[in-house]
Amino acid sequence: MNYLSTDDIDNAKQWVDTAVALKKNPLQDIELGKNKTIVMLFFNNSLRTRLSTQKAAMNLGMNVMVMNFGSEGWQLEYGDGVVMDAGKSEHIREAAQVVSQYADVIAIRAFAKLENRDDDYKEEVLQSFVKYATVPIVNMESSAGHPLQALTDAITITEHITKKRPKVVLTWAPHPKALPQAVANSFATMMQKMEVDLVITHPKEYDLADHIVKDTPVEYDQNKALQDADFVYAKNWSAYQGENYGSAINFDKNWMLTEEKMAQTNDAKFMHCLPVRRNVIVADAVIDSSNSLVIEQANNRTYAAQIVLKKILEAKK
Ligand code: SN0
Repeated sequence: MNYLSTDDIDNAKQWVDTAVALKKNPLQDIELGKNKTIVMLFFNNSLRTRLSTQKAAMNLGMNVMVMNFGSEGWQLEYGDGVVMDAGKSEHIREAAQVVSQYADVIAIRAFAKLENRDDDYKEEVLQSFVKYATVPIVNMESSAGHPLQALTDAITITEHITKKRPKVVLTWAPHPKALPQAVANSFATMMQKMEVDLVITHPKEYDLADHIVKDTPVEYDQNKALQDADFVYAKNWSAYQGENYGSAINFDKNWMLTEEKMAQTNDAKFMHCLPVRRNVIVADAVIDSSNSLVIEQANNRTYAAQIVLKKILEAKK
């Protein structure tokens, strides 16, 4: 079993309920991972993902090895039949098989390069490990998705639900850099599995992929979208569609979430995956309010990772 995208969640409710139970009793499966090793490979920066996944593994009694592959590993070649006489030192074929010999699970973070849409959505790094490794693979944010974050967000929303079908708004927000669509993609596909009414809002230039949005309503007027929202999830992403792929073509500061905007909602909870640019994505008054769930989201990263690792370890038994 791999955990590559939210598609690998066979029963969202059961996974979320199990994670909530794990949160109450985090050490209940401390024997499950005994003498099992997770190797975590980072091609990009991390705070929450690294520490919460490590914590989850420790709660399951696993051994953990972490490597900042991007800065400390050899430059990897992914192409077949390449004459490796330039900068790349090692082929993924050897690297993935070698790491598999030390690991029972391999977890990988490899962000989008935001240069070429097809290359990013092929998820070359993640899929190459899937192809050549001989152990289960966990996605710790690939070029197209961040399914551990999305599972976390489902857990957090479930914990704070006060009505049968809450309105959940995923809103684009401005950012000085071009960021991947990964978090937004996985949040959207995860919410589609939940008993919620999801609305996506962003400036026109920021349409997400059709295979992500499916029949989710898209409202280009942020104020309209926010009406009566129960949860507001802010995230920046760069353009997906057309020739502007990967660029930050519009830095519209009016899309920042302010107290005035939140006043249009149904006293909505504020969510963000972090790290967040204060007073760019969200005003201090919103993130510091009692309706902000960002710290609890980060806490729930542990239980999202723990349910994923538990499922993988149980499938391997
Ligand atoms: C990443 C992203 O995919 O948007 C990771 C989020 C979990 N975010 C960033 O790279 C933010 C960097 C910045 O400078 O604000």
